[in-house]
Amino acid sequence: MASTAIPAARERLRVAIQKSGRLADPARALLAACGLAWREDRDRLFCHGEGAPIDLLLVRDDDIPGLIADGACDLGVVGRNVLREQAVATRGATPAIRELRALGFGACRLALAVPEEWPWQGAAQLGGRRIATSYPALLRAWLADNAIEAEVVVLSGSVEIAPRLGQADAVCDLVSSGATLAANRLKPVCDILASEAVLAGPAARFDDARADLADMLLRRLDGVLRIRDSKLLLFQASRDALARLLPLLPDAEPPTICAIDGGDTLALQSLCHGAVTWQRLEELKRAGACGLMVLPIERMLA
Ligand code: PRT
Ligand code: ZN
Repeated sequence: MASTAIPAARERLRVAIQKSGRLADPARALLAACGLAWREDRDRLFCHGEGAPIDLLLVRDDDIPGLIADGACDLGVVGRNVLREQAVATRGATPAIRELRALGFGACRLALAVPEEWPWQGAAQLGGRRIATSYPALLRAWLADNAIEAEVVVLSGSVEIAPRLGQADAVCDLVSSGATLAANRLKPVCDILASEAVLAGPAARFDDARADLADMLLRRLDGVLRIRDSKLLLFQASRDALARLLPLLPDAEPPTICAIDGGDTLALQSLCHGAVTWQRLEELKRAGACGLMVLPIERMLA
């Protein structure tokens, strides 16, 4: 009976993630770091949440925006490129879906690329050309914004090979390392969208138990994202080096400072939110720090 199915669905939150592919493992790992756990079902398309009433739906990434728009799932982890493409393609036709959080993995960019031998003089050069892409809505919007009239050739895959096959003159495709473009003798010339995995959800707030569950998940996500790249930095320095050292830590919380034996040497400890690279450590050392130690942070409750 429908009357039992509807309340059951509304008391639990359903989060869609990619079943397999680039975003599948990091999405699961991130949700697990938020304290979520699931009972794995044999078909592995639906995983019942244990502990918290938050279930997982394992699907193709392209289906996630539509599943949220249909109400078949409540939130989803998907590339911004997929979310924006479907938002532009279906503008006004489906309920609005928002990017709730950028998740810091799956980074790539949607870029225009042309044959290596083209002397690139600017976007106007694309006028009258054929551009192959799997992102026709984003490409058409970009062409319109730049007042360029070009033919959009829609391909579902193997976009990079289109110029060699004579199907197109240029491509508009996702790029991360750029190795695939280079292997196809193409060069990126213009970025259309900077992308990464995002948590997507309806623009409107849930009006039932899912609202509190979504708030809880976002709170935990914020905690996990905040400390993911954070490190505890420990070092010593003389009192007069402080004025040189502190400007080198713009992404750090104000340090805890203790005088060692009441003398001029200080022990400092600071939570750094950016990457603490070797290069930064060397800069700190040159500015007077010594005994530098970088420690990982397991968990933080602000
Ligand atoms: O089966 P399903 O439909 O779920 O998966 P899919 O094959 O559509 O997606 P998948 O797993 O390939 O990618 C999922 C998401 O990962 C994308 O929507 C992006 O948000 C993100 N992502 C990050 C990338 C890349 N980096 C990437 N490099 N998606 C695709 N690529 C492609 C790129 O187009 C190129 O062809 O990987 C190739 C290698 O890239 P280079 O530049 O490192 O050579
Ligand atoms: Zn896909």
